[in-house]
Amino acid sequence: MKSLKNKTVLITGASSGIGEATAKLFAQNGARLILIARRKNLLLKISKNLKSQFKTEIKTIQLDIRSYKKTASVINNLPEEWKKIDILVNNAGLSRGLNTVQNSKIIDWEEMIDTNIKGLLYLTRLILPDMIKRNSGHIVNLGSIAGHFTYPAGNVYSATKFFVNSFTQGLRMDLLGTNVRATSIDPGLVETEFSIVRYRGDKEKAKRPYEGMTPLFGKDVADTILFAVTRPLHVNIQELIVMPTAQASLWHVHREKK
Ligand code: NDP
Ligand code: 8X3
Repeated sequence: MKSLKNKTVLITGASSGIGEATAKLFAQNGARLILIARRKNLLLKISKNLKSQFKTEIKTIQLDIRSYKKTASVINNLPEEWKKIDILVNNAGLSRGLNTVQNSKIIDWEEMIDTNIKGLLYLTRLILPDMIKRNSGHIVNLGSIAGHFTYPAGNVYSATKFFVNSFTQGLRMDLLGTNVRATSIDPGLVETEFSIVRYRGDKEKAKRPYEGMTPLFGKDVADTILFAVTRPLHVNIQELIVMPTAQASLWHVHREKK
């Protein structure tokens, strides 16, 4: 098992859910962290807690990854001691609404495409060349079970996750001959802020996907990310689907009656 001790790990979307849980688990395992999200207060709170719990170095960056200009400026101007990124976790992502194509809002599509696809591409393109130069590094992309199958009204969100899947496959091919690894982690239902964001703050509606069943939690997905990045160098976990035991597919969820 490879150690994370003193490795520098950049996590996007670290202010909640899977990203926050990954930050905690990686800090616990001795990694130095660069945490990115838009909500600065949350990042600062998380960073303070992790620093005091695990005595690790953490740099927080308030950034909207939809802007290439801002993202490039942040990555290209990292202080010397933070420039060498060993692991990039492309986790920031979201779904907006659950509407048929004919009823969807263009602005919702743009937000999903700009974050889940373009933001992931920007970070990857900015960080990868240095990994290749050092012949060392790992890129972990958050896909989804929705990137393997789609569902009614899942249209664009699902398509962004199909993109993540296909992009990760292509990335692996382009990295052949180097020691840089790439992984897609593809979870089923995870209870985070995901549904609250999807339903724009409607907490009642957001609870429904998880009713009567035990979903995954951020920590469960963080565990799989940790597994992928700590394999020996000759092992590349290319794609990993992780589901709640009570969920067998997008359409098969066992719910206990109240
Ligand atoms: P959360 O809503 O809890 O977390 C999403 C994170 O992304 C937040 O930290 C948010 O921070 C950040 N983010 C969103 N937009 C931007 C942006 N433009 N710039 C920077 N950061 C941004 O959801 P999850 O933890 O569940 O989601 C994490 C990833 O996992 C996503 O890619 C999602 O698609 C994927 N996933 C989730 C599943 C689920 O059931 N929850 C299942 C399968 C995959 P802030 O708002 O502060 O910017
Ligand atoms: C998130 C899981 O089923 O809501 O990727 O699309 S789902």
